[in-house]
Amino acid sequence: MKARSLFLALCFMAATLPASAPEGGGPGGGAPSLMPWPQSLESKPGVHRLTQNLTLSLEACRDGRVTAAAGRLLERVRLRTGFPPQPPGADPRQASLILRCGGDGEPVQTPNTDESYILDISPGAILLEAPSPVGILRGLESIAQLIALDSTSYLLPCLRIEDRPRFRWRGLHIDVARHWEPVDVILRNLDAMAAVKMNVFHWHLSDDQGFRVESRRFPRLHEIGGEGKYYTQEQVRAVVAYARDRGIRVLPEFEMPGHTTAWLAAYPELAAAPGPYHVESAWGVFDPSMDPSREEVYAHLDAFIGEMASLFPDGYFHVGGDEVNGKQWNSSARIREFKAGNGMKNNRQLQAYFTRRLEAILDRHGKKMVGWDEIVHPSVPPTVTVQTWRLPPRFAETLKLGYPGILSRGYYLDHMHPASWHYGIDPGAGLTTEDAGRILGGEACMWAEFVDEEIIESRIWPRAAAIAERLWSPAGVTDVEDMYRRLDSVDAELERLGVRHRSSFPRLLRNILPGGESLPVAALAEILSPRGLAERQRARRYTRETPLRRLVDILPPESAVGRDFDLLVDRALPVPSPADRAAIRESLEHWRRGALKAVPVLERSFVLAEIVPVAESAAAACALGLEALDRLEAAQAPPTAWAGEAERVLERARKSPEIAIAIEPAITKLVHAADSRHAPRGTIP
Ligand code: TNX
Repeated sequence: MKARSLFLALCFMAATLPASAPEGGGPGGGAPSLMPWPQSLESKPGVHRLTQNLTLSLEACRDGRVTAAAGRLLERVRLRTGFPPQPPGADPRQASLILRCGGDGEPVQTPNTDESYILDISPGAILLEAPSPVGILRGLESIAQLIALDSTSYLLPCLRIEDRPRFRWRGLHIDVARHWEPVDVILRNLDAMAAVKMNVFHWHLSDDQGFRVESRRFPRLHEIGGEGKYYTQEQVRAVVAYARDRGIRVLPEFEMPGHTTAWLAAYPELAAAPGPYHVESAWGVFDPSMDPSREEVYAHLDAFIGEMASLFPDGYFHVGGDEVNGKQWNSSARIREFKAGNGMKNNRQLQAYFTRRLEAILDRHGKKMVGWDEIVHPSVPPTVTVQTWRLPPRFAETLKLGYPGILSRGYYLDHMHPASWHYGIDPGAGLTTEDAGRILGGEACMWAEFVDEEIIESRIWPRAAAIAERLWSPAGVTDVEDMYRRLDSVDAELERLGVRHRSSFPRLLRNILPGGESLPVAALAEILSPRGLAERQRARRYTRETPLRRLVDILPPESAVGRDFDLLVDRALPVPSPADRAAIRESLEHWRRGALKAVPVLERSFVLAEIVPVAESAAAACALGLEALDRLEAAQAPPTAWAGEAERVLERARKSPEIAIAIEPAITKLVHAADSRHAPRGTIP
């Protein structure tokens, strides 16, 4: 609560609250729910009351994006408050929202586009100024986040924000190859990205399991490689325009030379080994690869990239480049000869040759190359941009070699880490100023082995908002609890925007409930969370034919009650107060009862029946937690046999396949506190 009182004090003094405030570096409990948190925020006395819908005045704004975005904001306010729309032609001198834009934007946004804005809210007016239309778009999102209410009316707090991003590349990568994502899903994600000021939609359009764009030049690509699931060129243009309207660039990715099974199913003559090839349905790293020794491959890529270069206006073009296993290159006599004839000793040199040829093609079509970190090689110049996904110190090394860098390691949403984990990954951590200067930014990555259109939003949001903040806000904004407080508001705003991240779970759970009592299952689900990609792949064989409708597929990625319980136990130990003991007891009893009552319900659903052992394990863990609490209360050392039995119960809870019992770590802490071998005992009040 220190941070909250600091904020209030600053409020009264109308002093500046620097975003990198030393108090935990965070904005504090009483602060507005802005996310990402701005570079600087000065609170002013008073509030701007909303008693009717906003009236708008646009000054020096000819860019259609500003008009459109302002219109959307007014509509959002209207929907939220129920105020009727203002009649057209209202006197601009009476305007409550004044937008002052320094100039028209560029036709194609770049990483250097100015996104800064100044927002000044006083009781009489809301003034938003920015040198570029994109800055105005960012400021409008801040306004949407500031709307609050008190006992009198809806309002905005009076303040002055001066804001600009820390990094200029803040992306969301969506894989649409492993599972198909319809256009609607993409548009909703663009709305969500805009709400948290992300500016690059990285569209992973081809992989072993699908080729997802219509090519008029090479129609077999979408017809055979896309198996009927692809975006028409008209749809691509619509997505690009929708994104541009929200200040978002669209970065297309076409994987090459590996991850190309679908491409080679369409054009096997490009492959390093004779086909035929079939669009892949399993997950992993596969052998099919393009043949870097063949001129026809470059002619094909030149024509293909030429076509895509005009479809995707962005200045950057992503060519993948990851996970080439080299098996086909090793077994081809022709490729071995080509390597020997060109003095190449290994496949890394061969891939670097391919990368250089590709860069020349992209250059001819006016595009800068981006690739995954496997493209790094001494012979590949730092004119290419590298996206790092592999283990540290890969990112630091890449920057040191002079490449502009985008960080994705630590931002993989399919690994099911909590938002706090992603939030803790700072692209600039441990780098020299010179190396850090080459960071363009980062991207959250949604790989789609385990998501389809019903599930994907729940895997991306709201966790990606924590990454968006890491990439926008000052490095000193690190208070995790406050991040979760503001994430909750973002969550609600996304819901209002129509994003389906929250609604998917109850909807999909109903499909697999047998009818009757659903409450115990909901109580059980609250304390469960899905395990990440690696654990799931170890547990069983998955392909794209596997229905993603089991509990593990639909559960929210992070258990909020699990997190709260963990905080409660941390706060309570080593010597829990009577109030803490009561709160812990109440939760554990509730979950234990829920889990036991859920068992007969689960048994009646062929989809949920597999959860019975998880429910039993969770109930046993809760019972153990209650015993630990009793022992702590009695301040009585447990018999040795108890500790051994407790460990077996906990081990079983820890090992539940594919689904984690989110309250297990906190129960383990209780058990250890009750067991004198783990912790010194305190005096129980
Ligand atoms: C690695 S990251 C891949 C993807 C997978 C992902 C799953 C990268 C460039 N390649 O093909 O989908 O892991 O997390």
